[in-house]
Amino acid sequence: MAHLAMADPEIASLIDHERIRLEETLNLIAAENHMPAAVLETLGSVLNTKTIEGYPGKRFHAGCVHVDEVETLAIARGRGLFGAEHVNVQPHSGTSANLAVYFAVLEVGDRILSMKLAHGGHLSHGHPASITGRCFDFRHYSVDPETELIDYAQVQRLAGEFQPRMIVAGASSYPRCIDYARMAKIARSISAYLLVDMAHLAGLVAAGVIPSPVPHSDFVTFTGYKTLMGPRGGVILCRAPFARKIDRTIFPGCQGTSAVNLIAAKALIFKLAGEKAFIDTQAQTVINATHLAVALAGRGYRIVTGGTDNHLVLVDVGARHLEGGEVEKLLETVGIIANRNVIPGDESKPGAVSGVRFGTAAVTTRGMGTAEMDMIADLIDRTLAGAHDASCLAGIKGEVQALCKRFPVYAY
Ligand code: DSN
Repeated sequence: MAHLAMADPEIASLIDHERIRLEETLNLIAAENHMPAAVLETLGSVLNTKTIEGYPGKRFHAGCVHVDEVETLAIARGRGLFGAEHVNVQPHSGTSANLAVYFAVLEVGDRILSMKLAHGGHLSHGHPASITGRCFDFRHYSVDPETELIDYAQVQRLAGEFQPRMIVAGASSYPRCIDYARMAKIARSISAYLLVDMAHLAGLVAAGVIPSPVPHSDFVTFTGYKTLMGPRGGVILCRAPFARKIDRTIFPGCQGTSAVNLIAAKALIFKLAGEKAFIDTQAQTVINATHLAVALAGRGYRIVTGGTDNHLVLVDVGARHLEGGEVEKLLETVGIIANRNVIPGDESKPGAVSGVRFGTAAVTTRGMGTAEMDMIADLIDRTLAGAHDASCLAGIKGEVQALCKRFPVYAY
């Protein structure tokens, strides 16, 4: 950062403060991870200079000889890693990727069936505040109120009644594996397309530690920076017959030039994802999440769905007469970073946010295991119990920092 420090000391200082914050806090945001230093190097490389439009071999600007190879490599590696027939690595984000899938095969106003946001879905799955909800006619399926698991019988019933042209499976706060084969069967029964948004799960799927949606789906979208440990930006996988429509909907349909440095970093993480260290980290991420769920349940917390199959644990703090936003703020004061989240029961209580979502990807990437998950559960519990005791919270903050120091994110 020597050049930046000279050019803009204020920004350089803010970046350094953020680096220190990451080192000294426990990152339990389920949508984040610590990426390898090689990914950061790639993002900051000269590839950022190049303007590209189109696809390898068919560009609208000269000078693409090397970046064509970068994108070709990213596509080939993505195909190999996920067993996909076609890959588009240009989406700027997960939402851009989802939009492109909708617009590739649907007309404005067409019907789509997706998971309700309050039950774990995502804004880009047709929330009224999202452009997706303004362009298409969405209806939403729910989880069973007792088990809090996807109610597949309801999905089948709604599919029959609503006759959507597409079904979306995938979520941002659903801690259980989705039965993709069942979703595909439902979609086939009404001749609808199946899109799976595996943004949260891409790293776990790449490592083979949870089932892949790819064999069951027409389209799969994901982002690079969550469990996958790579750069920001999205990716679309699809069956071969949709390749041209997807590519043309991304460019020139809804994006202009795409970010070559992001594409190169996607290629890099697709390579690293085949290595043992990555696979071991993903397996440990799931083990750690299961352990954290058990450790919190053992301290009296109600875990939504009773546990987890993936990297995230959704805790019903409302059951302890706490509010998700207050818990988020309180935990941040001691250096435990997580986020408030609506949970299924919140729908009947307007404005209520009774959940807190914990993800184990980032703490696992920095080397923590089950012993540390016990410590984290204990730190969370003592923080909530000591909410009004400043000296207790100061002590916990010191313990969080000591734990973080044992597991540096980056060794400089
Ligand atoms: N989808 C949002 C989340 O899960 O937090 C951001 O990636």
